[in-house]
Amino acid sequence: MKSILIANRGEIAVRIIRTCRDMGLRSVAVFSEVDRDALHVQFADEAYCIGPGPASKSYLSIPAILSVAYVAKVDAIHPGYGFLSENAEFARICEECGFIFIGPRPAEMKALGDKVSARRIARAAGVPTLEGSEPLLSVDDALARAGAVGFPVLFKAGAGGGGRGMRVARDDREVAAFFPVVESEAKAAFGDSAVYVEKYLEAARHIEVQVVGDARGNVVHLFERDCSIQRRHQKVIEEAPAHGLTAKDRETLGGYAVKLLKETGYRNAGTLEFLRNGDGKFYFLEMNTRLQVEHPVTEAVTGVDLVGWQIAVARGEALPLKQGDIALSGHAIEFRINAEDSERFRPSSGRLETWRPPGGPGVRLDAGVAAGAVVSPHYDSLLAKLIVSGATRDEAMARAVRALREFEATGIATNISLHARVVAEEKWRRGDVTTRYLEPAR
Ligand code: MV4
Repeated sequence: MKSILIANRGEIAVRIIRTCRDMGLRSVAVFSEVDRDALHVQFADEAYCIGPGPASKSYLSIPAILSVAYVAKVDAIHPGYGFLSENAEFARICEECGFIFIGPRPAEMKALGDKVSARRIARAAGVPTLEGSEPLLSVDDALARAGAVGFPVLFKAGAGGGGRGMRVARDDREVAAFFPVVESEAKAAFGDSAVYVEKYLEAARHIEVQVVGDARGNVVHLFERDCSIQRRHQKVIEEAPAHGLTAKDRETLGGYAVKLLKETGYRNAGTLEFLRNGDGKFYFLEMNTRLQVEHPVTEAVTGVDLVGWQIAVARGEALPLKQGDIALSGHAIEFRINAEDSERFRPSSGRLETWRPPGGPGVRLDAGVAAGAVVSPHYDSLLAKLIVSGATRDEAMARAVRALREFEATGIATNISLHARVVAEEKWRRGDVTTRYLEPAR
């Protein structure tokens, strides 16, 4: 493998290009008409326009991306996250056309990407899941299954992900009222109306485990991240490791993750999401069959280049480290820097007039923009990720306060000041947060 096409944009395209350069691989970027001057285009060895601004006509266009793969004569395609990263059809076409897809094989992507199927696989592997159902057949079926699980229940779309398409129901009336709505929303959003119910845990912690498998049957985990701080199901702050877990907790979680993946012969990087209840137990929720936005906090506490590992296993190499040689060191926290008006929950767009990024000890900035960049309303609002690390959580927090103070962006609204408020809050500093932290009560 000598060259990689990066089928993405923004900070994650830049992130992947950097590892390509470190590994001596030629990087090929693709861009839409509005991204002509984007940072990922400037950083790549080559770049090709694939269509107009709307993602459906560019970053989601399989024919446009494959045409570039042929013309630029690349060996492999990295999908990043979002866009086509969890599209099994795309993975299959890449392989059929002779390009290495840097991700799981289509069969495992399908089996583990579907939430009902992933729950089944987890249960068969002896990994705990919450009380729940198969896809619901009717309102009567929904009432019966919700009753059996016990209120409150959460409706989830089988094909959904990242909290989209979820709805809490607290009694029979709500089940009857919400089921048809959730079903039609699932159909509209994911092209699949399958909806199931699961016991709703009101104030749990959202903990996820990073895993990587190679083509020789080896699977390792790289410990966990705490992603409890979300807003409207968008993660905003993530950290590694999850504070307050014992060595035994870690062994339990890692054991679950490796068992689940060995069962399926999973290859490449993936993440298993768990909830941790007040009783300290872990319950498997779903799997993300791709590299995640928050992967740098894991890199910061393990010293591993996860994109490098993805490339290594995709070209058939064994995992660089054995489980026993992967150690946790220090603490890292990631802040997602979004182009948004945080008060109104609205994305903002326009020209970034000033961009003064922070630096210094323990500070990493993965940005997709620079000063003067025009932030388009066509795409996700993530501008950059600030990752701070230190020997302890306290040291990482002190560096977070410093870095957020240094960080200045003008021209468009960002959530930098929201982050600065959170890091000053006693409750967050104590680590006393659950999934309800930034959410209005409901
Ligand atoms: C849950 C849950 C409670 N009970 N499932 C959100 C992201 C998606 N991958 C799974 N998520 C959740 N699933 C059950 N059965 C809580 C979350 C959740 C959450 C819910 C409301 C507000 C913020 C949240 C943050 C993280 C996880």
